Amino acid sequence: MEKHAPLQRQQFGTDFHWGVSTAAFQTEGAWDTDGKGPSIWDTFTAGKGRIKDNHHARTSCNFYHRYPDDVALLREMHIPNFRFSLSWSRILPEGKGTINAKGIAYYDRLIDTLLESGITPWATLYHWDLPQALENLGGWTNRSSIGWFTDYAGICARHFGDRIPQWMVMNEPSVFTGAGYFLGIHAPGRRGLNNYLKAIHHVTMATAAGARVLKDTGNGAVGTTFSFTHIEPHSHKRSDIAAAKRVDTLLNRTFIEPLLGLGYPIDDLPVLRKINSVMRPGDEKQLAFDFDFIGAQAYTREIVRARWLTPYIGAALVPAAKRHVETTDMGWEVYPPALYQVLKALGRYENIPQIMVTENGAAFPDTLVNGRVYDGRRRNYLNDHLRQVLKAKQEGVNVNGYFVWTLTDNFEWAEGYHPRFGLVHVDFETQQRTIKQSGLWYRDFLNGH
Ligand code: IFM
Repeated sequence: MEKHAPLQRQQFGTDFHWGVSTAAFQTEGAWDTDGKGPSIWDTFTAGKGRIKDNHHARTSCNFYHRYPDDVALLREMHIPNFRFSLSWSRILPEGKGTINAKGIAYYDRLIDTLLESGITPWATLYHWDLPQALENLGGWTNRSSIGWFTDYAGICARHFGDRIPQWMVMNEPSVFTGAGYFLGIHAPGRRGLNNYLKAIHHVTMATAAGARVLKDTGNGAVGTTFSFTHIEPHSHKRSDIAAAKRVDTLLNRTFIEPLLGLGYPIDDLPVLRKINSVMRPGDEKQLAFDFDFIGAQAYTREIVRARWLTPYIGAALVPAAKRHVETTDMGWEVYPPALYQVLKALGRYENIPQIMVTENGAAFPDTLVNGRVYDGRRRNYLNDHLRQVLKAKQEGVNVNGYFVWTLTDNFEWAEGYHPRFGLVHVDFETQQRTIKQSGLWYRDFLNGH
């Protein structure tokens, strides 16, 4: 039985932004259609043993061809804002140089279809799919990546800026640099501290530089998104508390603080001092940018204990599976107060004008039975997390948007198609879409029922 009165959309205010989030590589398919060049994820997924069951995203949800139907679904579900990302190598097949007119035309069609349907487009410039041609030159470990990205940002701003009121520069830099440049479990599969520190610094410089280009070229609001995980120590031991602080610094502060003008948090994470060897005189100033909003993406919490054998960080996560807590198909603990804690922590920074929850959602083992998907756990997850957003808002945190990850089931990176995060079920054999119960719940909530 529900302990509280049901949530109402109006409680969040009339100017609160409601939406869903998606990403190009995870949904578009059409990996080599109409002149698109390969991205690092096309290359990575083509290698054996990197993705569960060797899944790849050559077709995925075929959003490239099916976007009119999926936009119709957005309308049917009364979703007013749609966040998607632009594929760099669809626009610039070589990452720089010649523009692919068909790539531009595709995003023109998508944006126009959204606008004609009364849906506001929110565009992310970079959601992890670096053009392979640039990776061949060193990718984010090459300082020239700042310039490549700035040129790409300028092209996007000039072509789409008249119709994009809300921009996001990067998606979750801590995840794609950590997994792709340190651990090697995501594209491009590089490892090691050297690659990682270079990627951290160049991506952060590119975020600020790209944001300046978007701001100078158009009228849209400019934000960028980060993944945040609420961290708690395993015990009251000083060593566990210190370990939790280091992990919190790495996951939650390393990327945002230099962009807010606070510099890298090297005092709380000693290994980060080495980033000085990658920086050049004047960089610190270039890192700061006054964003119009910060996108917060949060799914769970982590419990941390000291572990001196773990290089650089001296800490380890206590897996949710060992803690006997409810988990999603990603193995992530279901812990709604984490979102509240993340928002409160962001609210403590002085210079964030607005926060949007640009991703939150859950993967559960959904099944289609007689044309329906009863995903009560996802509905509860979303409802419980929204309650935490409201609590933070009522306590004065300036949070003004909430986007569910995600519209349709799609390609979940190294996990392939196994985790299903969508409000809409996809049968990947037939491309048949079915709105899940959680999608109907979101529709009714947005409708004020
Ligand atoms: O699917 C991802 C998305 O690409 C980035 N944020 C987290 C989601 C779920 O893992």
